[in-house]
Amino acid sequence: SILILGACGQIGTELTLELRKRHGSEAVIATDIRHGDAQLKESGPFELLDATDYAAIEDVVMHHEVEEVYLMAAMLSATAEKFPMRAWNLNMGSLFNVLNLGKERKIDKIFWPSSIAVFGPNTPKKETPQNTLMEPSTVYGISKQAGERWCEYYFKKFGVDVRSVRYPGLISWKTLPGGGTTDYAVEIYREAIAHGQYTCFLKKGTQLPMMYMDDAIRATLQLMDADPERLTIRSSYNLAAMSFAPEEIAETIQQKVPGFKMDYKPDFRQEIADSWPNSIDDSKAREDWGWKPVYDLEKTTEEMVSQLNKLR
Ligand code: VAH
Repeated sequence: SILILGACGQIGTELTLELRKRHGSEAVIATDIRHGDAQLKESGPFELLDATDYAAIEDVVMHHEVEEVYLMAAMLSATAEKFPMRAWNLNMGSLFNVLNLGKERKIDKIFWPSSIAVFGPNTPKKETPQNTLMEPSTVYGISKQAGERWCEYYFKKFGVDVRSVRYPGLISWKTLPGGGTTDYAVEIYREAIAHGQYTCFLKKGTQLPMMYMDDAIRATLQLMDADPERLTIRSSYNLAAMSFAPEEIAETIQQKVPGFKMDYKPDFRQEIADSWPNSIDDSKAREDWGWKPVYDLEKTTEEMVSQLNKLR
């Protein structure tokens, strides 16, 4: 079966639902440190599990005959700046747990998410290449860079089949975002529909790589299903769909929500965003495993506004 660590998170929730659709509910064990909302528990097995507890994960793996693990538990960029040591311990401790289960041949395949946060202030910002200068300046980015190095090391030294993508900022409606710097691109839709107004914590012109969640989930499963012989990257694949600045997403929302107003109040997250790329070159993912995005900004706004309106 398949084990999801961090199943209540922004990506974990949607990965769990999609994997259950594809493999049947009973085949996907959703776990998290906390109880999420009902939708996960209604759709299949759920257990409380701390991703930093090796023995506890090993028990679940043996008991449920787990072959594949998706490690979606982490502390994201903004929160990690507030609790650096807790972020490092969670992000790295959980990764070593699953990599070592792979090394012990207790599981066969691992997915671990990296992020555009792995790039730093002196990384080329336009069409950032797969291999380039990376001096991440955030706790979260440092944990992603170290994590990528360990994934490649465990693949080369111990043959662990670990696969990874560098997610851009992700936009979705099923869950609230979890303490990231790109969260403005999720909050803006909810606020626009609820109050017709949004105060953005990043300033005009802050262009960031972004992706609609359906594309991110599809990319993840496409990589996991790919023929391993075709995979030339075992650190983490660049992945891209679109890039935009706050005023551009606001513009598309104004077309759907007449009178929507946005103002700007940059906070500590501006410095984090300024250290990240404007756009990403994902040609390696396209060559190696056929990646191709579907959602651009127009389609994303169309989908987000219509789905959130249904929830009202
Ligand atoms: C964050 N959404 O903002 C996450 C992601 C690309 C950003 O890693 O921290």
